[in-house]
Amino acid sequence: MDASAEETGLTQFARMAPRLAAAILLACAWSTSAFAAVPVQGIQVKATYPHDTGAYTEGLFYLNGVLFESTGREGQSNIRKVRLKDGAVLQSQAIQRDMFGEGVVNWGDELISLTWRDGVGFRWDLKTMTLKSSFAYPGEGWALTQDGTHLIMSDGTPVLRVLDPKSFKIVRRIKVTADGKPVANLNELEWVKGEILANIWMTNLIARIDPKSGTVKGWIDLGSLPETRTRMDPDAVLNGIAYDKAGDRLFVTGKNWPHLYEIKLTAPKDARR
Ligand SMILES: [Ca+2]
Repeated sequence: MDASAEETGLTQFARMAPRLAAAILLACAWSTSAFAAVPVQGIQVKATYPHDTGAYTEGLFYLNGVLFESTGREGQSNIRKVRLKDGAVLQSQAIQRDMFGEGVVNWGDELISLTWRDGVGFRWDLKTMTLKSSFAYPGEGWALTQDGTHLIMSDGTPVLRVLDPKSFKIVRRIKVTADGKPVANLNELEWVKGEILANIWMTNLIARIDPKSGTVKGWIDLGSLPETRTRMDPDAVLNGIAYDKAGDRLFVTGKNWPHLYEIKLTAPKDARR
């Protein structure tokens, strides 16, 4: 290992250490009643597709027969159009190299994307994927979805922002709770049949959130997927939910995962109390 490689390794360890600590804390948190009191559903895999292992997935959605994905990390961030059947990248645009790309969603003839701690969002042309404009917002940016009227944004806190798609102004906030306790680390989002689905960062869980009350109605446990069982990189977590409304197909993937899955939810087990 040369000096630069060693430095990189140390840097990586320094970066990973707080995340590992966060993962352990989260694992402890999920063993409490907040997890036990809410019904848990498992999944069945209906289809498996290739996914680019170079994609540090931060945003994912399905529109008009293709997937749109955004990726993170400084110098590696981009938004891309991806063919489902073979994971081929059909179009992509890089995000400014000093920025960390986060969630992406469509609105009208635009794509809107976030950055993590840079406080800058971008608007792109949906067809050509050329950059149209940028805008500022407060706090961190994690994920985006939309309900047909508003955008919905996560920022790592237990509060989701409901936003005007044109002005990006906050219309209202959704405080997300499970068994009365706030749920932090809400990450990639997807609006599915009147619910907000949200990956919980550093876990194998997706929350099914009632958008009106913010109550977690159920957990989806994806711990049966291969990538959640054998993970060499602690950052390579479940993150990416897309829904094909016309075909009623639900897709999930994760950061640098080799696969993207179409999944079906199984019947919920009763809450453990
Ligand atoms: Ca999504």
